[in-house]
Amino acid sequence: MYKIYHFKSLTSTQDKARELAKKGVDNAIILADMQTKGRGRFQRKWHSDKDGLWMSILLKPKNIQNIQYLTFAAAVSVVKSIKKITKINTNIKWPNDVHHKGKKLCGILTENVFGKENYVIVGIGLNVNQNKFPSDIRNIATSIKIINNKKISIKDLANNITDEFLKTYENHYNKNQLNNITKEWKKYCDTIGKKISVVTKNGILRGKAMGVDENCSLLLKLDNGKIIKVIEGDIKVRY
Ligand code: BT5
Repeated sequence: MYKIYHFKSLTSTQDKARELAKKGVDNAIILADMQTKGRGRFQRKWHSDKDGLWMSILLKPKNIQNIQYLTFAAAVSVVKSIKKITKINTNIKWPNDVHHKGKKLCGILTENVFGKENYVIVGIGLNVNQNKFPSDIRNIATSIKIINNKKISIKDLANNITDEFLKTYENHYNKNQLNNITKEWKKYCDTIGKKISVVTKNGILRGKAMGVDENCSLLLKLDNGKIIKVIEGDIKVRY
């Protein structure tokens, strides 16, 4: 059973999930109508005024070795739910974006809480009913409302995404059938096979995305033919 916590405003649903984990709560879904300090990877700002879906799923998996697969599973759940509810086709950009024609609709942030017990928090931020965005992301972000000019129920989307995600979590992740998660993810990922640039801490790498390995790292074939693994970073793809 999963308990749902819904707040009008939080700093971040990830923070609330962490607070609940410290109290021993697990199997919880935390939602906020708005976040005052929403965050992305590497402590980047995540814009989360009202009209979006801001949610964290707090889990206590037996296996915390493969949590990158939970990011993949979350992205697939988002793509499928958007399709089901709005008929809009979206794609996944490695490792954690759901986009529509190159514009970012959703970002996923998977974090660990280590302690006497280990928890995982899967944060999902999805732009739903916004009509516009702050200037720093205006050219790179989009919302479902901007795409199809219709207001959508954030609650329906949240329910759908959690159902999809928890099905995959219980039937594949917890049963260690990780290949099934990758197989599904690859159906929607449009990074593989493309010429890309990867912005890493150590500079920009250019090459062709060949696939992902068993740790969900990206396999990049450099222009000199060498294949390297990219564990984290931001990629640029031309659509
Ligand atoms: C992500 O990080 O894409 C993960 C975002 C996770 C947000 C959810 S909301 C619920 C939960 N609570 C939180 O506090 N976080 C999670 P990253 O790949 O690092 O992308 C961050 C970048 O996306 C920023 O640097 C901006 O360029 C851009 N960005 C910020 N806000 C955005 C928005 N609302 N829509 C699209 N792009 C945005």
